[in-house]
Amino acid sequence: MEDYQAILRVFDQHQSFALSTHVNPDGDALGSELALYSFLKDLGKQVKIFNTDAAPKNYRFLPFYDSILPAKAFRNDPPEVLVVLDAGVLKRIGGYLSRSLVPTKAIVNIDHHTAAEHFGDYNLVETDASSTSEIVYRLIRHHGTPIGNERALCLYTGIMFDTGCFRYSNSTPASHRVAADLIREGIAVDEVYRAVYETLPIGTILLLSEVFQTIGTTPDGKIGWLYATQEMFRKTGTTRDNVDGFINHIRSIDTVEVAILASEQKHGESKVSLRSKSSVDVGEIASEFGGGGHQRAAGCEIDTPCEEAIAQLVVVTQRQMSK
Ligand SMILES: [Mn+2]
Repeated sequence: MEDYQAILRVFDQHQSFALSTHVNPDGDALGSELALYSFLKDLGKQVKIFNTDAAPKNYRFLPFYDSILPAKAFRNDPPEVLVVLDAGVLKRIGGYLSRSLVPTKAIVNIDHHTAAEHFGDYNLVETDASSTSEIVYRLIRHHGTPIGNERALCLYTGIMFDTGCFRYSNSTPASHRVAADLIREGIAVDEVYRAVYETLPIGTILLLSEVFQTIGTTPDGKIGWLYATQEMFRKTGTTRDNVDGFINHIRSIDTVEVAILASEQKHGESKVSLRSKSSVDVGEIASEFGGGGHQRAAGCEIDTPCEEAIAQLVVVTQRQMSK
């Protein structure tokens, strides 16, 4: 575990940087990445961002959004330092980037996932932080550079996203204090919320009505699920990206302790999200299927159609619950 000073020294001693984050980047991945990009730029560094998956369009309001390059834009021009944000395992930045984006001097990992492997030469991993954005906030403050309105917008978006709009248990006094400080920079919290959560295309709502037909629970009601098929995506003109947040409907059922959302991939396999409301560790459940995550939010891929994948997950979850 490195301290802030050690990371800032790495920044100070090098000139060229590449930043990356996990596949299917979310609000925290993008917020922390863009804020750090801006900070390093202000220090006079050469900085490029390479992400495997494009940022969702509703994040277009974030400053520096257009600075994000696709993975294929990286062509054997290695940076001195690679900073990996919000990913506890290097391969989470995607196959091509994790193999080819090899820095000449050092890898820095900034993350808050409990399953973090500390794969960097320097690791700033704080599992009690609400988000990677919260850690980046502290890092910039430690340096003494003002946060400023643009970075505040990025970092607030990250913290808002990862705390489920300050509803999850990681909404600590510390994360609220950081948020308060960021709001003081003059950002419009209502506009951030609207941009992230209330800009749904109608296809998403139509998809929701299809997916709702698949809702099921175990007889005791403790495990609930829903799933989306390729046929539903076709019918509503949507993709797997549109199921984001659907799992919360299952999580909100009174008896449900563990919620499962499966989406059918192109070749029939399933991409699964897991949420826990109680002490059941879904990170452990996901890791049995080669996935990972936190105690309360995790994901994995299972090489079978959705209904079969859910059946397998129910068995493992029930075993976990009876421990
Ligand atoms: Mn995060």
